[in-house]
Amino acid sequence: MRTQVAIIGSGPSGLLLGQLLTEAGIDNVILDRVGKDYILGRVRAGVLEEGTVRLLDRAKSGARLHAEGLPHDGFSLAFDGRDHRIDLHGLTGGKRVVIYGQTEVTRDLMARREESGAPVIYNAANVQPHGFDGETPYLTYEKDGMSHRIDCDFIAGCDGFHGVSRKSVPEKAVRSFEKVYPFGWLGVLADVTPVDHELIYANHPRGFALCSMRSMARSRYYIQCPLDEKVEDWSDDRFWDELRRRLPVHHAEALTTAPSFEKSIAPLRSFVAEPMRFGRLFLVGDAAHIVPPTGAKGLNLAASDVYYLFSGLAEHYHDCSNAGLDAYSAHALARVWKAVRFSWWMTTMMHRFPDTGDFDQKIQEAELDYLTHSLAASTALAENYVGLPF
Ligand code: FAS
Ligand code: PHB
Repeated sequence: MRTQVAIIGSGPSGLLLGQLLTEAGIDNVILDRVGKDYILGRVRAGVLEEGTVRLLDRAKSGARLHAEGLPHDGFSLAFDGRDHRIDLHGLTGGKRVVIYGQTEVTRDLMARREESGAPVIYNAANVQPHGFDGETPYLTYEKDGMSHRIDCDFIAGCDGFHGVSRKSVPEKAVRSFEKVYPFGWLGVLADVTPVDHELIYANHPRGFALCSMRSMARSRYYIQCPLDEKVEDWSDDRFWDELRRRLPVHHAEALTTAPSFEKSIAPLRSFVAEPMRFGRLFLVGDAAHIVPPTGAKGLNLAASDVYYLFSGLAEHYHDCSNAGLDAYSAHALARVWKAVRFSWWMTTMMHRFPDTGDFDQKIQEAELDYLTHSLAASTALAENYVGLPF
């Protein structure tokens, strides 16, 4: 088989890039090592920036998002037993975020892909990129007991943190930056009315908590937990009790509970690989960077990477110019690092660290006090949360 762009990974990065390329008349094939149901079974992000929504519209995959997504004009920081609302809409001149689960984004992109008839190869084993340091890159993979090859002009590594793309680059060619946080997030999904109409990020001496949602009938809650916690040690009752203890009393008393139908623990890390291009191989999304979910940036960073790479590829094929491709890594990394900084800052401000001493605790309290009483500080928070422009 031959194509113009071979995409490894059928998560949000790969599907969004594939659909934008297809809409632009650029041939592409997406491969994934697992099947659709497995991908749709992963529960991840929930907050979309306006830029991400625009890209989904451009990929003709935004109809359900506009029908079912929840536009949010603000969120609350809870500490010292009180709420402090951050007025995103007012502080950013009218910007907002949309609450719409990554699972639904992926489902919509898969549906659009099927409508377009563009190829996706699921359950492709041992996908390997080759020759990307030359002019004739190709992929090999195994399926149905046979080996296959796809010749292409470019390879997009959209295969996430544990994917093959970054690992296929000579170690000395990649510079990695990493910070692993000494805690994780225990998250549940339950079909119950959310405790508030907007998100609540809580800083509490017992640890961080987040009240989110997927709709006004489906809640998504998280509590910070030690890294050695086991999901099986957390009954629903234990989770609801701990969540109540970390929320201001009026929210704890208003909390409606129901049996959870998803419960998982995610570790938190900050990671960036530089550069994001190696000849004709481009790293996109989680294949190149990971952020702690505190700032709701992971999925949205994948979208801006896709925008920069798609623009460069369209310029290559339509205008015979490589300027966009040559600038991809620098453009993407400039936005990535600002989001990595914001996610680190918000994580550091909102969580309890095992080695937090009295001084660190007072700094956290001062940071929150300053943030919720300073127009400049809350504006800075708001402009980062709604997403820096791209
Ligand atoms: P993905 O990891 O989503 O997709 C990569 C795809 O590549 C997968 O389908 C995988 O099967 C495939 N693949 C991997 N290796 C392969 C190989 N060798 N061959 C072929 N295919 C291969 N972000 C937020 O904004 N908010 C959140 O709350 C949030 N929570 C998260 C919780 C968890 C547990 C995780 C892991 C991430 C979370 N994220 C969150 C970040 C997440 O949403 C990512 O940013 C997003 O999935 C990035 O999308 P992709 O880059 O497409 O990578
Ligand atoms: C979610 O709803 O999963 C979510 C929302 C906001 C975050 C992280 C996760 O910062």
